[in-house]
Amino acid sequence: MPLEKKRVFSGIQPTGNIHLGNYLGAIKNWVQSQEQYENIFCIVNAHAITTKQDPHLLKQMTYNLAAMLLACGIDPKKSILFIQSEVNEHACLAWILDCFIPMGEMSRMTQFKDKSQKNAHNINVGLFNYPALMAADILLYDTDYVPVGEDQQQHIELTRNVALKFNTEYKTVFKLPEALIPKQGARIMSLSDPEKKMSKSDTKPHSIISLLDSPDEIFAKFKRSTTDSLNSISFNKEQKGVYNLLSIYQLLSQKTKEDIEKEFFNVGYGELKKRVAQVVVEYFAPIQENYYKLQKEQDYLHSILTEGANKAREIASHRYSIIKECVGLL
Ligand code: ATP
Ligand code: LTN
Repeated sequence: MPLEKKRVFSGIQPTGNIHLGNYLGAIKNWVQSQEQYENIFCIVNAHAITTKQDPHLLKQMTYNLAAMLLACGIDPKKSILFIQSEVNEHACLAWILDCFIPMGEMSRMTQFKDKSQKNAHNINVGLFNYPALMAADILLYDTDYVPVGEDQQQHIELTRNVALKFNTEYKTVFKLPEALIPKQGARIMSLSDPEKKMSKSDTKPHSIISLLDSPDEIFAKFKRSTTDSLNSISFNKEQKGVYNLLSIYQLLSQKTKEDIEKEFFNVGYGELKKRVAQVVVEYFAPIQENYYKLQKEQDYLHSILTEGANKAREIASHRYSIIKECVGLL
């Protein structure tokens, strides 16, 4: 008998266009390891409403994100792709987990602190409880691995802690999931401020390379990107801006660090920025083409997402009935 494949679960919010950080930190790895694992990918629209969303636009962005994930190479024959709000058990389990997560631990989440600074006018309870819903997403599916960018590590720790607490108090119902964080690309930095991660919610558009940016936009954004005054091109972590550009170049060109450092020996920053931009443009051109085709096929997207939700619901409802029983809910 072949060994059973390990299960991967990951999620992404439909809060705007996918950027280079989302792609290199998460999606690229989801696509590459589809064969190796049993995969469940979730468009986490319930997480998205922790910040203000226009309802009509949120629906559109949810479908656009599905089109983008398929365009990037998520294969519905190998992976379940579904929308979080289509499976009620996520919200139900989040409530149960809320009753097991200590306030102190939840209060230490750095993403909450960052997001409440950015959304000072709307610091709601959902934003605070966000990690409980994420833990529910993961624990509902007996997940082994969670491929994410580095910023999500703390949430996965919390997920493991609540699972362990629950298992200890009742019986072992939850697997303890592990984060799969790539060695490179786990934290792609903002182009304008290489001290900060590239983020969809950044207010400066030139900080982010969207996967849908035109070649002109890509060249212009890299041209403006922040470097330093050292005029030296090597994988030196102290040179945060240059390091970020080189990492992007390496991940998309598949060249080795040594070859890249040779290639850029005696080359200026202006030329480095041009070559990075060129590799980004070439890499994303076919993905953009696929995306625009798929985006027009709303019925096809609907059928993939419905099929995905049906499969996810089957797993989730079975698991939820076991968990509910443990705590004495009818
Ligand atoms: P927001 O700004 O709305 O919080 P985001 O850009 O952080 O959005 P998410 O939808 O929250 O994006 O994240 C989706 C996935 O992309 C997660 O696995 C996350 O860790 C990863 N990710 C996000 N930003 C980066 C980044 N700059 N570098 C590497 N991975 C990232
Ligand atoms: N919190 C994540 C998105 C997310 C997620 C998940 C990731 C929601 N549920 C489950 C992995 C597994 C984020 O902000 N990037």
